Amino acid sequence: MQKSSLWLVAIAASLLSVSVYAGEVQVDAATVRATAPGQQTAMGDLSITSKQIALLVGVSTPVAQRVELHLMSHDNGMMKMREVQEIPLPAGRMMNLKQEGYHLMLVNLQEPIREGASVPLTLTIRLANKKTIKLETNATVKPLIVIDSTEHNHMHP
Ligand SMILES: [Cu+2]
Repeated sequence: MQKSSLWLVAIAASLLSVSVYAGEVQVDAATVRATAPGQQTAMGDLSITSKQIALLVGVSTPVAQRVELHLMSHDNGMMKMREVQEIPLPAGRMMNLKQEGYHLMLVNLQEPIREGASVPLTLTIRLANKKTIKLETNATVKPLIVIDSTEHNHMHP
């Protein structure tokens, strides 16, 4: 009797903290670029607003083997990119990954990503108190056409 009521308290407490912390972080406008046949990678973008300082430490999706976090930089006039382990999220400000020089890279696609489809993404975010939360969002798929010079200079193999 004692034991089961303790369990209930523990479960109630953890449910409460999950919803509280999930409410701390909001994800908006997730997109993934459609891919051409045979293309193994797809770029993605999204906006995150965190009430407190936090880190985006990982993203996963059922449509790709893994999702890398990439940072773009200029090097002698050349656009380069490298993988990073985390993306810092400032407190209380909407962080658009692409505007900040970041993007997601879906690697080893299970199948081509088609315009009009929806791609589930699971974000892993580490809060300042070291608690890790997971957030689900659905990315809309943008057309394949490259209209953006940033993307044009940043073709992935
Ligand atoms: Cu990249």
